[in-house]
Amino acid sequence: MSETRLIQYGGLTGRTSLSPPCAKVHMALVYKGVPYRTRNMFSPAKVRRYNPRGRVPVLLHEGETLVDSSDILTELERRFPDPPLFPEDPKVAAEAKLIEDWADEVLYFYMVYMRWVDDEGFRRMKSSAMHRLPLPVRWIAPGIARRAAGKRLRYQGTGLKSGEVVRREFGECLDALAGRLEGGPPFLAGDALTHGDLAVAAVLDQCGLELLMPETAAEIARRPALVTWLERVHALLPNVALPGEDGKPTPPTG
Ligand SMILES: N[C@@H](CCC(=O)N[C@@H](CS)C(=O)NCC(=O)O)C(=O)O
Repeated sequence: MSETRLIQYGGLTGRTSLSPPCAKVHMALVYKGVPYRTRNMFSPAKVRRYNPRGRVPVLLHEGETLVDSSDILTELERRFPDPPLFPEDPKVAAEAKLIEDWADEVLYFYMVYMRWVDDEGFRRMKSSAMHRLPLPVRWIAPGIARRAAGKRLRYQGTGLKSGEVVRREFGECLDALAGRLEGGPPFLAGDALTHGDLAVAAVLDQCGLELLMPETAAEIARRPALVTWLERVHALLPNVALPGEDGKPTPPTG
């Protein structure tokens, strides 16, 4: 079997990632026990060598190039069905899909806004994350990344809102998630972990990074149902945002 390689935007150290869709793929690979290595990219131009869309994650697997985190997870499920991330029951499967799509297409963009558009978020990204990039990328990348994120957010719609509205709506999303979990089944779509949990956890893990997003970390911390659910997820899967002592994502504890 040829080596499996995850092409990603890197994180604070080691094999971590600051990209939720990349984190989703990390988590799925770990959960399914697929050995893999990572290759960090420093610009969309480099990413285009692997994916004409210029986006990560890209998974190089058995001679094939797979793109888009949701499509990659679907393909991993087909190739490595055990343990499953996609429920068999059609109603539960539909919920898991809706949750994944909502996390990817709604929740994710609030995080992107607070990281790149908010002045304070951008300042932290520049000083605490991007200073690790090699020179001269370190000087150029923050401004380019901010402009690209702003443009994408305006097309998507979140970028047309004020910071105040974005933070309020993000809080409402957290309330909705916490409300779903309080007194409910242990995972977002029911009794078992699904790809929906991975997609939501991938975004909330980034929002929980004290160093980069202390306000959103506090927002998560004051909702016990979310904290408990994240702990449950990370008993099975690494938190890819958070470096362990060895600089690798924190290993599963369960
Ligand atoms: N829906 C895609 C989104 C991928 C995505 O937006 N990746 C970001 C990194 S978090 C990216 O590559 N952005 C660069 C760009 O849009 O030019 C997925 O789930 O894979």
